[in-house]
Amino acid sequence: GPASFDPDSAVHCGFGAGRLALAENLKGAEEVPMDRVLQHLNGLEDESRGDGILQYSDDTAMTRCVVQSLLARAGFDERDMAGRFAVEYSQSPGRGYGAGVIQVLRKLASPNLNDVFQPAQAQFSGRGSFGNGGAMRAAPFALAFSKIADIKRYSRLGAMLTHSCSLGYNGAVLQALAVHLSLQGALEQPDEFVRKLLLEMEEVEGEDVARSDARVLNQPEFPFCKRLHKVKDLMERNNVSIEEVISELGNGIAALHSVPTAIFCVLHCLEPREALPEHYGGLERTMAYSLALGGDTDTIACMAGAIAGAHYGIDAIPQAWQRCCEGAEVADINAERLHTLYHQA
Ligand code: 8NA
Ligand code: MG
Ligand code: MG
Repeated sequence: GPASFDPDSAVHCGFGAGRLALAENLKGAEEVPMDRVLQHLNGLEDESRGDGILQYSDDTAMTRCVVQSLLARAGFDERDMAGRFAVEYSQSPGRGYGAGVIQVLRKLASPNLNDVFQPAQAQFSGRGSFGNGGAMRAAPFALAFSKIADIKRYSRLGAMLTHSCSLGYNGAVLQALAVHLSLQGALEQPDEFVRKLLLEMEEVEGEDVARSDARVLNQPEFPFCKRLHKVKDLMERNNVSIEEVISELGNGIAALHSVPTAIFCVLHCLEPREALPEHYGGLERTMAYSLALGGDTDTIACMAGAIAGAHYGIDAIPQAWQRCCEGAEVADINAERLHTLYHQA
């Protein structure tokens, strides 16, 4: 819990929780009854005693590429990272990638490509993607870099390899900042946490490109800041229904309709909640709550899990959940190595 905040296990967990491939079976629905979520999570107990392994989806596949690239290059290298995305996709194309991004991943495999940012810029008639595919893999930037300026710069560039619209890559910046602040223990003071995110995002969204992208897409200016204000309003209310969260913040595949939602899930679940089992800790509450929102569950739970993981630490993840995750051992080894890089960078 917050009182026993331990940066080492937090680094582990920031990556560890994000890899939980719990959500695949629950995807697609608008709001999933909490009973079904809890039944599914209880089932992992049996699953992990047998040899049931839950396969991870595109979120974890791409997150692993980001981690491997940051480690191999001891920092950000766009060509190396793009190459890893392309190889990963060609080896396992069936992980559930977004319908548009697969064109980018195919083009990134070409040996004749000079500018690795170009395929992303050609998406959606040149507007670029605003999907949450950049944000879903952004956590490792906060685990590899300790300075806010580096986190902002590289999470943005890392996302721009597939998402060139600011409503896509700024979602990645927001997600990486949330993991960073969580690692610093900022969730001890939830209001301050949101205030700090707003301060950073006001600067990020104040850029001319962000303003013109918002206009072109008929969004208000400072779209992520607007949503963070909604997060604050919902936090201040005692009983918020899941339908209200979905209608105010969204549960969809756009970064704008999922990153603030994931942040809200973490904040809402800092305290025990009536709808959730009493014996659940904060990390378990966060995962169950994100799954109950339905929609793009794997990605919202992945992002909420990474933020919550950075706060609660690896020991907060039930053994049974860890045992049935594909790739858990590699994640532990890489978390250790990221921790070393974090202290060097
Ligand atoms: P993406 O870049 O293909 O974007 C996802 C989708 O968003 C596109 O296919 C479009 O429909 C739409 N979109 C994005 N930008 C624009 C634009 N400028 N104009 C019009 N439409 C646009 O994929 P991604 O890498 O961002 O992935 C997003 C999500 O899709 C992830 O959650 C990923 O897991 C995947 N996915 C989601 C579901 C689901 O929630 N049901 C299922 C399978 C895959
Ligand atoms: Mg996925
Ligand atoms: Mg998804």
